[in-house]
Amino acid sequence: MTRLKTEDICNISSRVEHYNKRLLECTGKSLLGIACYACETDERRIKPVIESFCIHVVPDTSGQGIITGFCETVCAILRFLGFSAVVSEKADLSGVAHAYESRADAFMMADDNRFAGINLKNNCVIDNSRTTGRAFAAALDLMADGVKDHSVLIMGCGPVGAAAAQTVLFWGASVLLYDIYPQAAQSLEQRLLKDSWPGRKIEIQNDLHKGFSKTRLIIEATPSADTIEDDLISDHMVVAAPGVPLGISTAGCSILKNRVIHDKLELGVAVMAVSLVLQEKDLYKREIRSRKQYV
Ligand code: 2YG
Repeated sequence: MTRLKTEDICNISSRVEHYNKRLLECTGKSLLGIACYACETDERRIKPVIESFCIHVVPDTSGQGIITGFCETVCAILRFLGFSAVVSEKADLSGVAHAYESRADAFMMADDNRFAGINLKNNCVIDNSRTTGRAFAAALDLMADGVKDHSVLIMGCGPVGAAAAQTVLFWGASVLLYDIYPQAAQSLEQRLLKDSWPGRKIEIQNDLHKGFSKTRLIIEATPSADTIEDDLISDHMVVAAPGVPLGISTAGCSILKNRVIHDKLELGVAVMAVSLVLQEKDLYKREIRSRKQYV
């Protein structure tokens, strides 16, 4: 999992409005709209709750310590969405205790291993890797006018790629699993095959070039740059890229234009926040129901 650097995130707060416009151009939905779509809920249902939903973003000094601007950026994204969000004045346990004492609805916190949100009313834990995979699967579904009955190439079978794979399977797609470490693709394939996905295929794709020839729909969730070379970018390719750094060159992005979406925090944080409001249990019920609809 890539650890963000201050330079990765220092422009997010000032550009979130601009990014929102880009999301509307690429998907027809705003940052909040995509997050609601990812959570299979409706903006009209969520909006009335958001303004009074208080989220504390708590700095975490453990491990490699604070990333300058990280908490402030997460808070700015939440405020852009309409949440009542603050960066806690206290860090670590003091910040968590303060969130409880001030009756916050939830808090978000990230150490070197996990970035999670916790709903203080029902103790639901919302994990950023899972919400990021879900968010970018939703963005792909919207950009591609539906992944159902298509194959999606999952590049990178870590936690984010795995969540994206599960989401597009729920939505009726087949998946081609690629990872630079074949055993990562194999273990994801085994985990996914534990559930039944009638009518959908789960295949390992070791040869990327072949993968690009089999499908134009791609989730790029690797921690590497230049994983999709410019000359492999086709006119119809659609890429949702949660991977940090972006696996596509500037030239490649100008070929793809409105058919590529990438960010380092926004979409994953937006789905975390909506999931906290929705109370993850509802979301889980939705996943079961949507799986049933494909049986
Ligand atoms: O509180 C702080 O400032 C630090 N303890 C934050 C550390 C975050 C480390 N994790 C990462 O940089 C990423 N895994 C965060 C998620 C990236 C987007 N999916």
